[in-house]
Amino acid sequence: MERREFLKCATAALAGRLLAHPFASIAQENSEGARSRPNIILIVADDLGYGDLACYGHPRNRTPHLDMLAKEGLKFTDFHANGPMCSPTRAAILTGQYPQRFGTPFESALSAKSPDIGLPVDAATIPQTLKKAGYATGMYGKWHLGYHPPHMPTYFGFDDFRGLLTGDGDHISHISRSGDEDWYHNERIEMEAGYSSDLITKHSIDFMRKNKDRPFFLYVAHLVIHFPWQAPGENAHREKGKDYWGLEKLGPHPEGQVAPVVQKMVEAVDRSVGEIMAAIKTLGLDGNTFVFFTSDNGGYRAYQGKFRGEVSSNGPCRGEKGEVWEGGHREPAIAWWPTRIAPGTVTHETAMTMDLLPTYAELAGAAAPKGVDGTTLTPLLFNGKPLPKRTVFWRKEKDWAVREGPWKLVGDEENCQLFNLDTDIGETTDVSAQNAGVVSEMLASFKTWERDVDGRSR
Ligand SMILES: [Ca+2]
Repeated sequence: MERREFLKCATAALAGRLLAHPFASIAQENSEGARSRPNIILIVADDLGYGDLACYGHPRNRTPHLDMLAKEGLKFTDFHANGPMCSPTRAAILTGQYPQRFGTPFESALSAKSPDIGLPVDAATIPQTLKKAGYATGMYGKWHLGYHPPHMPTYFGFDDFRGLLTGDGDHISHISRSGDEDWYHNERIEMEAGYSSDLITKHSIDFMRKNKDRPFFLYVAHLVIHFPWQAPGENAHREKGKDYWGLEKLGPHPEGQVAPVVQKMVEAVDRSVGEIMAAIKTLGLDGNTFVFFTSDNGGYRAYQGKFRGEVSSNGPCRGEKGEVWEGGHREPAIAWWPTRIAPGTVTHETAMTMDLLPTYAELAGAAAPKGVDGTTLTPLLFNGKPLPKRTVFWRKEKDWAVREGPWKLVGDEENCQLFNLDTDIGETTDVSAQNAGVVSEMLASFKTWERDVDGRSR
């Protein structure tokens, strides 16, 4: 059966799922090219779950700045990380491609024990694309796409980088799991004192100030709320020269005492967003700056059976970080640009981190690189239009998932189950027996996708 026929079988009736868009006519008038190319700020939290923000229903975490961002912008209810781990999503963000195209190491977290692995040098990225359109490009925070030249941020189009290369440094001492210093300025170690999100925020605002008179792309890549679970103001946990590959990597707090620490980490993300938003306004950039906030994968509900219920909330979603259940990849996501995006809107359209590159390229008036898998979100953001119907995929080694409208097929090497997310966001009830045709079509789509991503060179 042709792939096109599978798509025809998609049962999603996406039209009409978006709430009314009061600014549609204004957005239409403004859509004739970017009269003035916007500044683009992408803020990505680490391991933040779908239910970790107050504006996504968390009962205790105080996130007033993110709540305000949603109130002034567009909140997604069905936005997804491309992977349930850090590296795949970060690769998809920067390249607009399925991370599986970069090989199986990109289906999970790159390990510092295999330090030669990194984002392929010929992968075309957001900063490279935007630089061609005259943008200044800065990245502050966590890279996790390679550990040495030529796999470092400055080799992929970032003019300036400060932050860590591995997946989890100590938030205070900036010592990696291997006991190494892990805080860089461009290609060199340049250790700094301060809590991770405070440093990232400071350098982000410095970059905005330096580049306020030209278009810029700022990638704010937070390490919070990833372990080690440490709150601002605590003493450092890791020391140089020691090994933290065991459970001591999680930080100094014993089971039973982690929940208030993680709450402070969530609130540190929120505080950073507040400071960046205040800087946008102080610098007079609020009319022409597009801000997008999301996370790289879902939260942990426990870790190896410990810390159960202490780490994250994935809201009503099943599963957690590392899994292809919704809890592994459905994310909070907020788009903000008051002069273009209607305030207080909510969309239920299905979107993904790989959609950011084509969106940004369009806003900058730049050509997107060849081979991008994502789709531009601009019709949705500015005109309230539904996105084109499509089928999207996740795969982490043996586990995989396919999404088409309300249907999600989740499988491994042996079995698969079908869920209707419109009525069962918690993936509780397998309806594959009643929908055998849907299953066979989605399975065929998945096989076609696998042949594509595993076989097509970039
Ligand atoms: Ca992560």
